[in-house]
Amino acid sequence: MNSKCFVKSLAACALAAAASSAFADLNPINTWTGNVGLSVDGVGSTAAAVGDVQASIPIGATILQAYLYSAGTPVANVPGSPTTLAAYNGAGITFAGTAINDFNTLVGATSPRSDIGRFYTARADVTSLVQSMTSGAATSSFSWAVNEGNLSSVIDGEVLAIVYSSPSQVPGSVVLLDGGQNTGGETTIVNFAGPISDPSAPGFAMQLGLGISFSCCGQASTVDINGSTLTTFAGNNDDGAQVANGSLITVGGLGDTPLNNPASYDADHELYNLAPFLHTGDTSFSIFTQNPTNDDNIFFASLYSTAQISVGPPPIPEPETYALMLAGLGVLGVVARRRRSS
Ligand SMILES: [Ca+2]
Ligand SMILES: [Ca+2]
Ligand SMILES: [Ca+2]
Ligand SMILES: [Ca+2]
Repeated sequence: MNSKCFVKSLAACALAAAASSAFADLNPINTWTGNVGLSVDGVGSTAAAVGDVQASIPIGATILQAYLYSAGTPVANVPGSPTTLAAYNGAGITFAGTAINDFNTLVGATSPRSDIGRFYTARADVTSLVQSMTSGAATSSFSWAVNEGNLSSVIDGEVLAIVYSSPSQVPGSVVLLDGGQNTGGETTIVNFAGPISDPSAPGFAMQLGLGISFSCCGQASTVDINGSTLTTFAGNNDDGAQVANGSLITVGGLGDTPLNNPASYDADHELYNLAPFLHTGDTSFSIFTQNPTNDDNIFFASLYSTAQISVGPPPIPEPETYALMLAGLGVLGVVARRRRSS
């Protein structure tokens, strides 16, 4: 199986494997398990000096991974938007005063797509930099300046995602996904390592955060979990300073309160609690997104759970569980009736 498909459906994996360059959905980068936690924040501005991006990391924590995303604008709408790693790396982007000229991954609609044309988001691995800036620190709150150099007018903003481990965290798992959801509608399947415990029990956590660029002014995406509505209002430039191209970014994270089915566009901050959508014994769930305005870019998602999100295929049911499933489907009943009538 394609390694990037570990929480995708087999059908989606087959499609991705067959034409990986033409699909740009959300793909898992990795899963981290243990006493892990997550810090995510975003910042955007039309100015070269974008502003500060925040991080919250327990004192004494170990940084496992840190990524800085820089989210360009759709080429069809904003001429001059970066389309190559070289363009990002030559822009003069800095993070905490350090030049970021080693963006090494482009995600999004890197081949022309009928929905949003071409749309490139760059990802840099800033793990060692964040390690050096947090090691031995006596605080858990950090704020680092971001500068977009000469491309600020065509880059909507940055997302900083940090995965850490700390004795203060309960056992759990973190998954980061990136890419660019098809605006016409796209589904990602997430698997658990085994049937989950009661998601309504105190202490159970299953949180989803989305990163979206080129969204404002009432433009919204809908998100369904297991076919039920999570929100109809995902989007807007919550983490951007101006309502203008080059500043349209939002990501669920620090300072945001999880809120499902918010009553208004302004109330949705792209951070959600998926526990109400799950049931005891679930082994997977689906995330479906759709953007009717056809040009918002869902390029990032984070998942934090006290359950173990799988890095492999769906778990194989235990024999007794399998029998119960078959009984639930009426299969055992059919077999029994056939035996009696023969
Ligand atoms: Ca900008
Ligand atoms: Ca936010
Ligand atoms: Ca929002
Ligand atoms: Ca838009």
